[in-house]
Amino acid sequence: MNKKISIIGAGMTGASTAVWLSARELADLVLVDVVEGMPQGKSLDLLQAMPVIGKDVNVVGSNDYAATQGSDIIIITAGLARKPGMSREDLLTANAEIVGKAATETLKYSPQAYFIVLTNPLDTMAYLTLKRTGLPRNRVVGQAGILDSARMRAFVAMETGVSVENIACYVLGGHGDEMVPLTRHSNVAGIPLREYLPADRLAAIVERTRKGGGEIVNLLKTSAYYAPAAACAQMAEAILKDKKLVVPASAYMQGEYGLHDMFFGVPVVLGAGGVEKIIEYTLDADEKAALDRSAAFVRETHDALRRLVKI
Ligand code: TXD
Repeated sequence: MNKKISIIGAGMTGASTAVWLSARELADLVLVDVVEGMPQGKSLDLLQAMPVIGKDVNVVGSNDYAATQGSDIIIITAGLARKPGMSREDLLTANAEIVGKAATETLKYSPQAYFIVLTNPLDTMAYLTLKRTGLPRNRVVGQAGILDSARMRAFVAMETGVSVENIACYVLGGHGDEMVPLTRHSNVAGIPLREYLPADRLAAIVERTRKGGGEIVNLLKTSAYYAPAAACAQMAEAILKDKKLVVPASAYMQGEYGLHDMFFGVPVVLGAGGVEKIIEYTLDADEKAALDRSAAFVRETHDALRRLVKI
C-alpha cells in the first residue's frame, strides 16, 4: 500500500509542498482546505501533471478532514500569512484557532501520523500541535531551520560563486528575526565561513538571513512558499525513508540547550521515528547568549498562547 501524506491548507505553501512531494513519488497526497473547490481544483491540476513528469502519485483534494484518514504524515500549513509590516507573532490569535482544530481533527483520522507544522508563529504552533494532540515529542516537528539555513546557503553561494552543494550553514533558534546563524559551524567545502569570507561580508549575510522572510514579504506582499515547501518535502522524505537526516528543525525541548517545555530550532535526526534525536552543539559564550535571547522571544509567544487558549 502506498504511503499517504495529507497537507492541511492548500494555499501557497501547501500546494507548493504537494508539487515538490509529487516529484519525489514518495506517497499519495491529500490537500485539505476550507475554501470550497480550491483543494479539489489544485489536486486535479497536479494529478494531471503526473503523466508529464512520469510519477504514479494519486492526489485528492477535499474540504473534509475525513479524506486524511490513515495518513502517515500530516503537514499543517493552514492559517494566515504575513503581510508587509506584520511580525510572525501578529498571526498568533487567528492561527492558534486554525492550527488547534487542524491538529485535533487530523489526529482523529490518523492516530499513527507524524506531524510537520509550518504555520506561523512557527515554534508556538508546533507547541500547540503537540499539546492538543498529546503526542510524544518525536511525533511533532516544526519546519523553520531548513529554510533559514537554505537562505543563508543561497546568500553564501551568491557571494562566493561556489555550488550550493558545497555550502553548509546552520541556523538555529526560534523562527523569528532573533534566529541564530551559527557562523562558526557553517562552511564552504569544510573551510569555516569566518575564514572564507571577509568579516563585513559575513555580517551582511547573517543580517540578510535573519531578515530573509521579511525581504520576501515586502516583495510579494505575502510570505515565501517555494523554499518553505521544499523544506517540508525534505522533512517528510527523511521520515518516510528513515534517512536519519540531520537538519535544523523546531523540536520540543526537555532540558536540551538548557530549555524546557518549549519548541526551539535545534539540530535533530529525522528518521522513521520522527525526531529521533536532538543534537547538542558545544557553544561558545556569544552563541549561547544569542540562543538564550532567541529563546526568550519564543517563550513570550508561548506565554501569549497560554493566555489565549487552554492547553
Ligand atoms: O518557515 C516557515 N515556517 C514558514 C511559515 C514559511 C512560509 C510561510 N509560513 C506560514 O505558513 C505563514 O506565515 C502562514 O501562517 C502559513 C501558510 O502560508 P501560505 O503562504 O501557504 O498562506 P496561504 O497561501 O494564505 O494559505 C493558507 C491556506 C489558505 O488556503 C486558507 O484557506 C487555508 O490555509 N485555511 C485553512 N485550511 C484548512 N483548515 C482551516 N481551518 C483553514 N483556515 C485557513
